[in-house]
Amino acid sequence: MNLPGNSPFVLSTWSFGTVGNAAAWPVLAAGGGSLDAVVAGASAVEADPSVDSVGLGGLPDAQGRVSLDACVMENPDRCGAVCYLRRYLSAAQIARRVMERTIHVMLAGDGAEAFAESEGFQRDSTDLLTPASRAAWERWRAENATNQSTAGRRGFLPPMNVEERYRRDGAPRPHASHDTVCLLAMDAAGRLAGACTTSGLGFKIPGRVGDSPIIGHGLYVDQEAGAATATGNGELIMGVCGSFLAVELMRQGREPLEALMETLRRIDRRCRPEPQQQAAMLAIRADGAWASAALRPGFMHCRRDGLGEHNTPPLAVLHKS
Ligand code: SD4
Repeated sequence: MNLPGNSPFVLSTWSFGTVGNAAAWPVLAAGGGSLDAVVAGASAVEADPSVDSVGLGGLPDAQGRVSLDACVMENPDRCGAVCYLRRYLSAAQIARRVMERTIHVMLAGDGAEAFAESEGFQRDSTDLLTPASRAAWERWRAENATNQSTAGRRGFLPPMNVEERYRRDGAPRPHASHDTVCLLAMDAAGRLAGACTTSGLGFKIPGRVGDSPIIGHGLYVDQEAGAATATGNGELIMGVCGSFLAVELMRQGREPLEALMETLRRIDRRCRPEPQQQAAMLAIRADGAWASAALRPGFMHCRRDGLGEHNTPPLAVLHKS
């Protein structure tokens, strides 16, 4: 799809992307930069306790502890990431500081937390767990004491379809969505930026890090070619360097939608996804043409531009059912 040249816009994943867009759009509308916009959007979702897959209230790991992963990117020489943050909420902002204040790209675990502290970020007093996310973990733990069905052929397969679980449990679900928030924006100067932030797969093995904070996997941006970002089972996306692949395909001349569909076909063919595993992607080419696509139904994306907010299914789905 194409928007009129140099009209700023922001795309985000899942229906809680509206929370991110609501914070990102005022930055863009005021003539601000795309990096400021995506970090504002990511931070808003991280701070929303009703989103159970990002930031505060994110589902914990198998031992009941939350860990956050995030990255930001503008160009191959302008990227930053943190992973396995357990006590600091603002993962996307800390990732940006890594980019801006260090000679490194990625900091992990205790080192990332020490860096966050040295940069003046406040430690979260709840270790990011809310009563709701603790209750979800206690339910999961009770079920898994007797049921080993989460052990898949990759050894351990956390329940992917959070939506399904909520329906079954009858619990109220404030946002009809799940998983990582990824934002891509183009500002009025035509500059691209992306941010990706997550608490990762719910009930993961402690120590597990997915695609989201890894440059080229969960997010890739190169002003020369375009930007792409991914959500869903990180293990699938990491198998094909999903975001890098999509940007490279656009660099080689593919339309954004073709680039995403080719990446998803590669995942489908080479990573053998389980039926409940999802992968979904967004892309913006350097000229502002954009697309969204998913492996399976259920994914939503949100787009905010000068004409308003649009929360819609992706432009294409590889497996229709
Ligand atoms: C991860 N890709 O940690 C993230 C989770 C996600 O939709 O996006 N789920 O694997």
